Amino acid sequence: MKIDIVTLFPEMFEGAFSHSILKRAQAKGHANIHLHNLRDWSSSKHKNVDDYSYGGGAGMVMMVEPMVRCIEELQSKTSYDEVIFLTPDGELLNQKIANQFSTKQNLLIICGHYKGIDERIRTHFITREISIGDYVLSGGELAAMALTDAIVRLIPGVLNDETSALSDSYQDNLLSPPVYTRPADFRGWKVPDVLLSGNDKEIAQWRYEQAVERTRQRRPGMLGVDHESTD
Ligand code: 6GU
Repeated sequence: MKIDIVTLFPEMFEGAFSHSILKRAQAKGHANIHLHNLRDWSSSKHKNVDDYSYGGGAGMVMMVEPMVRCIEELQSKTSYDEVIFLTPDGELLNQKIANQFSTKQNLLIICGHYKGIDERIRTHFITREISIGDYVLSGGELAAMALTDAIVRLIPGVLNDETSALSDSYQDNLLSPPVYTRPADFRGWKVPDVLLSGNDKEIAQWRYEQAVERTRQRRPGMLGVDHESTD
């Protein structure tokens, strides 16, 4: 999969993309992530990419022209399955959406900043608008990193057995059960006996019950009521 990301702050992504699973996914060739600095498409002397909002009001708006020049140049080289805009008024990201995106070949992700982007960009170029939660971030960059991570870890071959996405919370509409590692007794705080029993069937049953109980307590809305499929 190729992911192109348009941002005013490409440096912000360096840490997130050069460690752990995102690093390995790129090294193994599963994910080809390219960062593009929107300023490179500004035609003004001072490389401006934002301007005052028509009609007044606080906050700058990202201009239509540099963004359109950027998107059209990228589109001339790649046929994108989706052009995704990260915005707090977008569709709430969930595992089902991450699963959908993980099956695509080419994604273009646009990070907004300031008060927003000129509406004409959204109307004419954006195919999906995504939010990562009901709170406001200063820009789309952190959201783009979260989205990219959620997608890339689902690409076949990225995770091994140990990190398998199959046991993730949400993948089967249940939260994950508690996990423990050595020592079996720390300050008298003991690991549940069943996990030390070696009885795979009982362990699987215990984990399932714990997952259901945890989901019932923390996220009752995920249980029962005809939840959406995750594929
Ligand atoms: Cl995608 N962008 C911004 N700026 N804030 C957010 C968000 C996105 N998702 C939640 N909050």
